[in-house]
Amino acid sequence: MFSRRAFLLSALAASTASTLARAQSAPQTGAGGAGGTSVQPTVLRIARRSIEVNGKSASVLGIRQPDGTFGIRTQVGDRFRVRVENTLEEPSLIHWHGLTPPWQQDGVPGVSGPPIPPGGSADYDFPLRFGGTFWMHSHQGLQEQLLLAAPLIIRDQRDRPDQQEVIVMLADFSFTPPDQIFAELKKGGNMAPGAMTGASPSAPAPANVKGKAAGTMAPGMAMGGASAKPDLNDVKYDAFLANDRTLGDPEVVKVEPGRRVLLRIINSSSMSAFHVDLGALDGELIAVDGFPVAPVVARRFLIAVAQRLDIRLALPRAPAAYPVLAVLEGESRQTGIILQAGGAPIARIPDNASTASPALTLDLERRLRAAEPLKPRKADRVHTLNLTGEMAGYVWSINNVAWTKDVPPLPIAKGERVELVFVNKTPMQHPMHLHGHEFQVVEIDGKRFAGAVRDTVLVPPRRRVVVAFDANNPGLWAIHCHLLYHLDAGMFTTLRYV
Ligand SMILES: [Cu+2]
Repeated sequence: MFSRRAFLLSALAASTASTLARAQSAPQTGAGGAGGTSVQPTVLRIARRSIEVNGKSASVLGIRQPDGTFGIRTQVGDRFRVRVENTLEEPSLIHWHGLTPPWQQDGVPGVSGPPIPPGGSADYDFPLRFGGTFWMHSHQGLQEQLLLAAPLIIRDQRDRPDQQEVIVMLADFSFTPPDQIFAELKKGGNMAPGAMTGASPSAPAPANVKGKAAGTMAPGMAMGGASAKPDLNDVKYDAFLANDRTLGDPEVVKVEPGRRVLLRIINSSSMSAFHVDLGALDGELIAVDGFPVAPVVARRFLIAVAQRLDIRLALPRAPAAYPVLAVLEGESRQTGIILQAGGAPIARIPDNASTASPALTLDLERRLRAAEPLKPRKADRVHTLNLTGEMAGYVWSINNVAWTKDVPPLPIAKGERVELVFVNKTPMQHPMHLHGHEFQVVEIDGKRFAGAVRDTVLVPPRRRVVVAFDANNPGLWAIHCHLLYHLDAGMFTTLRYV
C-alpha cells in the first residue's frame, strides 16, 4: 500500500534536490526490502499512543520499534540503518539530533527533503562516527510538543560493563493542542507593553500562557537596566514528565547497592530547561551532548532544551531510594525518576521542590573542558548570528530576519574552520543547535577557552557565545533556536557548502 505514494515521494525528492544532492545519499523512500543489503533495517514507527498524565488520558505521538522499544540503541562502528514508517494521518519527518548523516538524511522538512506522507516510509543508512547520548524528534510542525521524540543511544568504549545504564527523558506536557498554545503566545504577546497578561478585559489571559511582567513585555525596557529579569517559561505546562511519567506515578528503576550507574539525561522538552537534582548523591558529569568532557563532580547540573548529560553515579552500599529529579528553571515544579537500590521503600516525592530554582546561567558551560577538543586553529570564516525578536507578537528571528524559504543560506566552504558568534539581543534565552556537525564552545563574553564539544549551546539574555566547527560534512544545514515556538516563529536559518 505504500508503494505508489513512496514512489511519488521518491520522484519528488529527486526532482527537488538541489545541486548539492548526491542521489546515493538521499534517504531511500519506499516499502520494499530491496535495499541491496543483507542487513535488515531497524524499523521505527511513528504512531499515535496514549499515556496517562495527572490521572487523565492523553493522546500523544511516539516513535517505537515494532517490539515496543522507544527509539534505538546501537553502537559506534555500526551503520545507522533505519526505516521510518509514518502511521499518522499527517506528514512527519524525524531528525537524528546530534548525528552527522549526509545532509539529505537529516530529517528537516523543506531543508533536507520532503516529509514522509501518511502511510509512507523512508530508509536511512549512514556510518556512525562517534558514540554517546543522542535523541531523535520530529522536525515537522509542532509534533515535538506531542512527545514525538525518543532516545538514540550509541554505545562506545566509554560504556563500562560494570555500570547500569539509566535513560531519563525529560519533557513538558500540555493538554492544550500545540497550535492553540502557539496562537495564544502570539495573541498574548500582542498586548500593549505595560499591561499584565490577564489584567486586560479586552484580552483575557490564555489559561496556559504565562502572564508577563510589564518590564519584560516591553522590548525597550527589557534590554538594559539592572531590574530587567530574564524572561522564562513562556508556556504554562500541565505537567513535566520523566520517561512519560510525573512524580505522582514515577518510573522506579531497580539498581544494585554499591553499583555504578550511568544516567543518560535527555531534555526533549519543547520549551523547558531544568536543574537536574541528584539529592544526596554526587554525580560525575562525563559527557555533554554525547561528547566527553573533563569530569565535573556536583549534585546539581543544569540542562537546556535539547541538551544531554551523561552522569556517573557510584551508589552507596546500603539499600536506599534515590530520586533523580529535574526542577524547572526559575520555578519549583519538578519531575523525575527513582533509583531503588536493594528494595528500599519508595516515598512519594512532591511535585514541587522546597524552593524555586534560579535561571540557567553559563557557570557550568564556562567550567566545561572538552576531553577531545578541536585542533587549535584560526577561523577561516566567522558568521555573526544576532538572536533577535520580541514577545510582542511572538516574533523571533536571526539578524532581524524571520526564516522563510527565501532566506539565503550562510555561505561557508569545505575544509574551513568556521566560527558562529551568537549574540543574544533579547531578554529570553535561546538554546542554539547546529545540524550535521559537532561544535566546540570557544568563547563566552569575550573570554576565549577550549570549552565543551557539543551540538546545542545555551545563549542567555544579552550574552555572547562563540562556537567553532570544521566544515567537513557538505550540504544544506539548519541552525536554529531549539525552543519549539521560537523555531516555528522564525529563529532559524541555514548554512550551505559543497
Ligand atoms: Cu529561542
